[in-house]
Amino acid sequence: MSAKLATNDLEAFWMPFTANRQYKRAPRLFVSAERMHFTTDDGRRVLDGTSGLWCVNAGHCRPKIVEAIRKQVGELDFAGTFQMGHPRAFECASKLVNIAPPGFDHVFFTNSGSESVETALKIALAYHRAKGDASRTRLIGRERGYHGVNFGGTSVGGITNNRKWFGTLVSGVDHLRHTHDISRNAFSRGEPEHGAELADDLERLVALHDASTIAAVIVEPVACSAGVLIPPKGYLQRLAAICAKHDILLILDEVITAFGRLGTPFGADYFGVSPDIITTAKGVTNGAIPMGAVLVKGKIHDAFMGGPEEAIDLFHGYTYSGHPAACAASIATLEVYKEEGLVTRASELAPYWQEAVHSLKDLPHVIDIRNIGLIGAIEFDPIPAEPGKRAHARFVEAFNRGLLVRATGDIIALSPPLIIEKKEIDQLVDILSGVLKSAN
Ligand code: PXG
Ligand code: PLP
Repeated sequence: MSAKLATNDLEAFWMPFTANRQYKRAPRLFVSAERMHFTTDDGRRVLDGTSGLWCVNAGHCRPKIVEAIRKQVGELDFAGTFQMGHPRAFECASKLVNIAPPGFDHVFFTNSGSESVETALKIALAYHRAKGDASRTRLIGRERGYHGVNFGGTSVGGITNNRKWFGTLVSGVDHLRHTHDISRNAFSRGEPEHGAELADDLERLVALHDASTIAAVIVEPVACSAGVLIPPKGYLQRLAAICAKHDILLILDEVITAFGRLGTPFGADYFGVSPDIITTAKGVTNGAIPMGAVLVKGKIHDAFMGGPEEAIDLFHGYTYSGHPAACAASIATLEVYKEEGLVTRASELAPYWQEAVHSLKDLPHVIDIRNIGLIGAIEFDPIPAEPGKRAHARFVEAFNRGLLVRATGDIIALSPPLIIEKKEIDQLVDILSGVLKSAN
């Protein structure tokens, strides 16, 4: 175990989405991990209640994945995929297509969720143009949506702090209303009863802009980053129907919901909606190597194949699209998911998980608890004029007591690895209950 780092050694790394000065005064460091637990630099075990950052679905340092990466890097460290190829990329894409919802038969590789979103938005625009419908240029996101941090994703995203610093962003973007309504849906179990009609907000934007100008709508099946906003019953189906009616592409951003988080392979499977494009990342490699993947239906892919055979069909790609190490990690990850039934395991655990998280209902300052699949969220009434402070204090206290949770605004989000056992769910809720009782 390494000795605790001196504080001044922390200076150079400008940490993402972090209060850097506060963090560096009292750093929290992990030095190793195995299955459900991290180990801190001072040797404490911390139960991972967040799958890292929603990515380590099969638990940490799974030998099969680690070995696949080691072997691949020793054999073929890098080979590009622009006018060249290597077998792992084709194998990985085929494997992804096999677990994807029906009709998703092509994969474009990226290195993150943010890049998957940029890729999907660009494919949507280029698809309409390739079909001779170049006036469809508008992109529609949703309030409180999170689609990563690049310009396109920031623009269609709907989290004010993520947007307001960065100028006018991409033009021609509009937003649907968000679906979070505690006044009607507090303490919902699974999908909330009220709010399917909020999907009709798309008709408002169609009336305003005209459908002939709109390329695509992008939403998360469950808006996780903004605090686990679960779609009301019937909402996504209604949104999909309105998109189809107006020939607007529907992009489901499944960076978190793909690979079993809801108890089905994809969120599209869970909600029974069939989008045109699906964005993924995170769980595609179990978090072990950065990777993202955009899945598209045949009609999207084929629209690009009409030109001369020697012409490049899509002018887009990353140096590391389909990186050998990432593909090897993903192939091994998909095998682990399959061998252990992990993409459906959350559906078996969901009832137990639901009871466990809702048992925290009567603790101080709790104004809502919600759950779906193996996701939970606890919302607190904010300290007046100090938004976010209440959840942050609980996040720090939970870490001190051996549990990693994620704080966003005044919400604590929970998303443990899909290998979690019932006794570990009990332990997680027990630690959290102690935290909620003790904190102000
Ligand atoms: N889309 C969605 C729906 C996401 O959840 C991204 C895109 C961007 O992915 P990358 O790989 O570029 O970060 C995400 C990422 C949190 C948290 O605690 C959520 C994300 C990332 C980091 C923290 O809620 N989601
Ligand atoms: N910037 C420069 C100067 C580059 O040469 C490249 C790639 O060749 C990029 C950015 C894009 O990098 P990546 O393909 O890793 O996204």
